[in-house]
Formats: sequence, structure tokens, C-alpha cells
Amino acid sequence: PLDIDNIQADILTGMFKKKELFFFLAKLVSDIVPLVTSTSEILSVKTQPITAVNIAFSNTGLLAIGLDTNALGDSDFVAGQFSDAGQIGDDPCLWNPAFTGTKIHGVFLLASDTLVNIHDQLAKIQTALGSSVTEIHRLQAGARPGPEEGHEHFGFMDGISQPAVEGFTTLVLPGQTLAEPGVFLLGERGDPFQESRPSWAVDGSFLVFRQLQQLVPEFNKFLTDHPLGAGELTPEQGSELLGARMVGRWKSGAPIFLAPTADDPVLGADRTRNNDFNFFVESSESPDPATEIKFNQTRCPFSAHIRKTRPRGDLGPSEDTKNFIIRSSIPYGEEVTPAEADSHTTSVDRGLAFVSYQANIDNGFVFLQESWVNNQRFPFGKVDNTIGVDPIIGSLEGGPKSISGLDPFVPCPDLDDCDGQKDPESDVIIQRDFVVSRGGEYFFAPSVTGLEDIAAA
Ligand code: N7H
Repeated sequence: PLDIDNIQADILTGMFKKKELFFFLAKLVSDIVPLVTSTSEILSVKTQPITAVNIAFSNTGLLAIGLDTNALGDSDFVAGQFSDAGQIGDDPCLWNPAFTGTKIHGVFLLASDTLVNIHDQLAKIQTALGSSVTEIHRLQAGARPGPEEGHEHFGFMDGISQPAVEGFTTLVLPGQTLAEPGVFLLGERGDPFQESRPSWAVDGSFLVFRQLQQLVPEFNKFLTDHPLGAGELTPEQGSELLGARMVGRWKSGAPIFLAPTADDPVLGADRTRNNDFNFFVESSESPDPATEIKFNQTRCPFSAHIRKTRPRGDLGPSEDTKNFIIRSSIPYGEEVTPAEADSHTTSVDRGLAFVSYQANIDNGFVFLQESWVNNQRFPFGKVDNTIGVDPIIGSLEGGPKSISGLDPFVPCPDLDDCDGQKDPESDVIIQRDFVVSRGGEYFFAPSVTGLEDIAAA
């Protein structure tokens, strides 16, 4: 089993709190070791702190401490996220200045049930570290209120599908794939650089942080203006269906592959069923066993966010776990105001404080964003090779996006069934991005003992 006393809490489990502050700083020093919350601490009610603290360093931060960051073996980390902006489809002009360049040294993740607790803990940290900490940016995040808890700002249930981790996950749920721990934790089994990681890096993980603004009133207006299934569905149902086809799940979390026509909240809430699908479509019409099982987009578009980011069976019968990430994102910003809803225009910044953990940034976040999400031909090998980008987070430099397969009512949405004769009119055109990257940084979240070594460096 993994040494969960040694692994920071947010990586494998998240921190189980409603509020979370991301505190970005410069000039990080050593007296922080005792403040950090481990996975085992967060897992037991007895040891769970009032405010959990995790910490991660950027390349700049580790260099300032005097460590050889090239030894970590991750060129994306060493270069920093700003230098990847073009590659991952971001417009650097839209980045928050805090993230441009490589000035951030580290980030504290402070999680608790109240803001008062978080601010108390932050004050303690600042007192302990004194002038060695300079604030560069902070992002207050938190679960949305009432029944929206657990849902991101567009309204969809989040945090459903996560990889199972060998040596940690005790119950693998249907639809989960077990990955070796080295996909997420450096120096563990399955890490291709297992032997060459420096000892201080073992059991740490790369944390990719992204401040992803969501234009919620604009997104809702788009859905209202383009309902699917005219004549068959009410406009409300048609708009809800379009949103669900873009994500691949209904707002309740129910996967459209299993509930193609209407939301099914019971399915959405059932952890034994809500992730149990592989995008296989069994065809009863085909007499030829070789073509009996196939993949099409009748029940879920190829471009749907969850299919782009985890194509499951699309890539072959046994799922490759190399590009898996563990997500620990949380919404930031207030609820949409009546004035914003009425004017269909965002005036208050809100979105997702995106966090992913992986042992190799190029295989994890960067690969997903560049090679799958923003690649108009992915998933490959389909009759339709103009699938389009991911309609939720894909971007063509902010320009219009033409996406096929979203509308199940057009003739032949299923190109496999009609010899690739696609009606270009069937594409849905999205004129603007509803998720806008405000930037981010790559961090390294060391283990507890790794942090002691770093502090002693
Ligand atoms: Fe996504 N959304 O609300 O539409 N995401 N995501 N994501 N995402 C998922 O299964 C969303 C983003 C992944 O295993 C769900 O937990 C939004 C980035 C992956 O089936 C929902 C934003 C990246 C999965 C959303 C955003 C990913 C996933 C379904 C930005 C990586 C699991 C709930 C504002 C590059 C796929 C769930 C699987 C699921 C949404 C960002 C990746 C509802 C709004 C940047 C791997």
C-alpha cells in the first residue's frame, strides 16, 4: 500500500471542505513542514484538522531554495505554464498578470468549512513565515450553495469520475480503471522515471493549476438560443439536451450514454452505475459479428467533454492509463446575479479553480488539452474526422468552433451508419468560448518527508 502518512491530502482524496483558498506567493521558506496535512490525517475524523493545508512549489520556488529542478525530469514543469500558453490553446493576453512569466514561487491550498478558519490559519502561516512570504495572488474558491453543492458553475455535477489508484483505492467502482500509482506519484510503480527521480521527489505529484473563467449567462443564452429536437421536445428540454450533449452528462451527473433522452437523477447519484459505460454500442441490426460492436455518437457525441478527456473504449478494449489525471477542482466566484442573468452578460468573475495531479505534466494535463481537447480530429479513426474541439473547454484561439455530432435529431448523426456522408448543416457552431483561461502555473506538491528534505536544502 501507499504511505498515506507521507502523501499530501489533496492529491488522492481532496480535502473534504467547502471552502478553499489558493494563496500564491513568492519567497517561500522552510518553516512550513509541520503545517502540512497528509492523506491519512484527512481520512480520519479524529485527525482531520479544522483547516487543512497543502503546499506546492513552482520551478522558480524550488530553484530559489537551491534545488536542481532538472533532476525532476519534467520539462513542462521547468519551463512553467506561461511558456506553454500557446501550445495549450491559451491567449496569453487574457492571463491574469499574476501568472504571466515565472514569478510565482509556490501556492498554499487552505481548506476549511468557513472563511474565518481559513483566514486564521493564513494569519498563523504569515506570522510564522514573516516577511519571507510575499502575496502575489489569491483565489477564494468554495462549493456552490444549497442544492448546487458539488456542481460547477454551468450547473453540472462534478467530481464523479476519478481513476482508481493501486495501493490506495479499496473499492474499485464499475467504470473506474485501476491505474498504477506512478501515473500520479513520482517514484512509484508505473512511473517511467521511477529509478531516476531524486529522493526528495518520491511520493510527490505535479499539480497543474488553472484559473478557468466561466461565462455562465452567455453559456445559458447559447443553450436557450439553440434548442435541439424542435417539434419533438419543448424548447427547455431541447436546451437542456444540448448542454448535456456538450458535457456528456446531465446536470445531475447521469451519463447521456446511459440516459440519452432525459436526465435521470437517480442514476446520476448512484456511484455504482453513474460511471459504468464504455461508449460501446451493440448493434442488433448487424449480422456480421465483426461489426457487431462499434462506436458511434448516437448516445454520446465524440466531442463531448467527458469523451474527449477520457475516451474509454474508443481507443481500444483495454484502457491505457498513461494519460490519467486526478482532478481536485473547485468553483470560485459568486452565483450569477439577476442583473447578469437578465443581460446575458458576465460582470462578476467566476469559474473553476482547476487542479489536476499527475506524475508527468506532458502525459497528463498538457496531453489532454493539446492532443485530445483541442484536436478537431480526436477521437481518431472515426468515419467523421471533423469532430471538432471539446465544446466546453476546447478553444480555437477564441474563434468560432464547428462541432459535429451534438444534435442527435439531424439525419444521420451517426456517420458510421451512413458511409461518412455528413450533412455540414448538422454541425453546431459555437461562436465564442464559454470557458476562458486566465492562466495558471505548474507546481510540485512534495511528500511530507520530501518537504522536510526541501526545507533542509
Ligand atoms: Fe472537466 N463541466 O462542468 O463541464 N468535467 N471541466 N476538465 N473533466 C468533467 O466525471 C468541466 C477540465 C476532465 O473520467 C465533468 O467528474 C468544466 C479541464 C476529465 O469520464 C464535468 C471545466 C480538463 C474528466 C466537467 C472543466 C478536464 C472531466 C463530469 C472548466 C483537463 C473525467 C463530472 C471550467 C484538461 C472524464 C465528472 C471521465 C469531467 C466540466 C475543465 C478534464 C461536468 C466546466 C481543463 C479527465
